[in-house]
Amino acid sequence: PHSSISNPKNEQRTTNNEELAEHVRQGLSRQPKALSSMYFYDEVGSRLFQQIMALPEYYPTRTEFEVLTRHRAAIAQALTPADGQPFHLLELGAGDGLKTKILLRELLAAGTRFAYAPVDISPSALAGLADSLRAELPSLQVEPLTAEYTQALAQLQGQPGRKAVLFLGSNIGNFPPAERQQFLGALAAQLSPDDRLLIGFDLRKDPRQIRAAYDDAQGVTAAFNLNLLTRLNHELGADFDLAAWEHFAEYDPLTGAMRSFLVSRRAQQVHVAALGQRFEFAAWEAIHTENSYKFTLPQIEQLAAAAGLRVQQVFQDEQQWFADVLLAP
Ligand code: AVJ
Repeated sequence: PHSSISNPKNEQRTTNNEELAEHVRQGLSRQPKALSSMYFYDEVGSRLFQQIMALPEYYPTRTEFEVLTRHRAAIAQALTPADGQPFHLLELGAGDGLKTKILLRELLAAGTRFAYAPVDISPSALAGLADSLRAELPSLQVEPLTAEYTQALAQLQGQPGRKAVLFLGSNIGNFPPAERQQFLGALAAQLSPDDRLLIGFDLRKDPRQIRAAYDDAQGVTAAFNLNLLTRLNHELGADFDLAAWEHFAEYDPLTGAMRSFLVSRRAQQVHVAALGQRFEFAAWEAIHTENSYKFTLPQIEQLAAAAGLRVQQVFQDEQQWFADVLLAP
């Protein structure tokens, strides 16, 4: 079984801040400037993301919810080892686990023997998930782990026993193409022949619908993106003037790249105390803060094949907006 990383909160905060500072130093020194969407998910960011998932424009969550609801019996069966041996259900980027609970309930109802190991970068989201699971599914064995994907992969290395890995929500869309392929290859390398992988992919659709999902009328997504700067102000002693920045989101239907930016409304300098450094921004210069790639089914086939994985089943919603793809080594 997986052992959880024991990591006292204080220790973790220091480590993360050093990593965050180094990330910001590099990201704001390069041209074009970029920061990783990984850092969106502090406590406020995780709460804003929960609000995003409930927005009328943000279709991915409720669409994948439909996919999992429709196909829950087939998916649960496909994830369970044929010989009924107990297994670990590992979830990368579990978040609030709302969609996963459909599968957890289905597995428990079938009397399946498994432990659920949700991995997430947000300690607050993970604690909320663990609490809700204790209350709603008290018989479920839960082994939460606060970690980045790469740390979770390292944890997987040499773990005995069967595993099924969930990577839902189109979280895979955050990777640019080369890193996506590399990550899937590294994940595949940790799987044994009887292990399974279920990945959620947001599919290509009306470009206007995609763009609207990342630029909602209420401005929740804008607040989510801008919160990254607030986080840097709090955790690194930066002095970003929030009024001087705006959220901008654009979809490229040729590549499927949905990209979000923070745009500097004027020429300005920003001081980051933790780095003892100033960064210059020209008027209308952008920081690239997120990729949310959209996919085609042939592209998914190709991605899987290049990672040495077979596509076993593709589960979709009625409108074919989203696909949960079952992969095997
Ligand atoms: C959690 C990465 C799947 O890219 O759609 C939502 C995050 N960003 N709105 C996505 C997000 C802006 C989301 N993922």
